[in-house]
Amino acid sequence: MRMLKSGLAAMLAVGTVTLLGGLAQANDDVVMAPTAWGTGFQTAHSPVMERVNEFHNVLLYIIIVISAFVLALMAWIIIRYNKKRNPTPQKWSHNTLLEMVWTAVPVIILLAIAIPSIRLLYYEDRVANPEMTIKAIGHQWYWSYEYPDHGGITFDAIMKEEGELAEGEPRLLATDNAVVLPAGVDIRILTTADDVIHAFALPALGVKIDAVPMRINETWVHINSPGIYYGQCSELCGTNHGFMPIMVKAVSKEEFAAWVAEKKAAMKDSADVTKVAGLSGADAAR
Ligand SMILES: [Cu+2]
Repeated sequence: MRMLKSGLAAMLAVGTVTLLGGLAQANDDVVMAPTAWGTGFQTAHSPVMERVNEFHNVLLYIIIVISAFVLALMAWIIIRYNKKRNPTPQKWSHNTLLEMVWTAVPVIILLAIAIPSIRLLYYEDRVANPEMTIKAIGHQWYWSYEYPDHGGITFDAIMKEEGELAEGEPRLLATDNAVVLPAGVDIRILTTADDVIHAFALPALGVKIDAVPMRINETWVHINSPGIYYGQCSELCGTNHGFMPIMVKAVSKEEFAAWVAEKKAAMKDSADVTKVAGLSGADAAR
């Protein structure tokens, strides 16, 4: 029910569908997209994002305490030591104990933040034995994907124009080809780019990593539940930076295997056509 609700919230927020349309598309699966007037994070659907959320909440408490303390201190100074109430100020300028305390306490706070922060960074960095790898390549202005462990399946994912959207699909986020991935599996993500720096980002899955030309960056994801997860390029990469979204469709392992078989068959067919027509691979790709 929670999943259905979040799916519906996403649907309603993008304002493109009726309630019925939302129900039809959500189909009990998660749909994670930005919501209108949303201020918090999208609901976490990966172990990394769950930890990012927890760390964010801890930081929030620390920030609130520090802000309240500084505010109270300033209020006390303004009220108690203004010119009217304290016309002849004292002249002392050093207090060793106080100086030690106001140096040591911030150091302790920073350490308390740095240790879990660095641990989280390394947790996000890579996973020990991923079951599969996917490579995302940024282009001006679309993403292409490669599945090196699955016979080199490769395709482009171009943003759908408004007229092309299926019912319930959000504007500026849906693509013609979805990145199909199995849920419940550790997946290595490699990113690169072929022109300028892009960034591969999926908020609900806690993925955000630069895609840099001539360089491979690595991260990983474990999608907790099947559904559709929308993301965007998060690096200002040129005029159409805002129009190269990412659409991940997480499915069960069985559905993923079926999708791989289907893609491979389609690839084989097009290779046969290429052979018959006597075209080179490069011609066929055009
Ligand atoms: Cu980009």
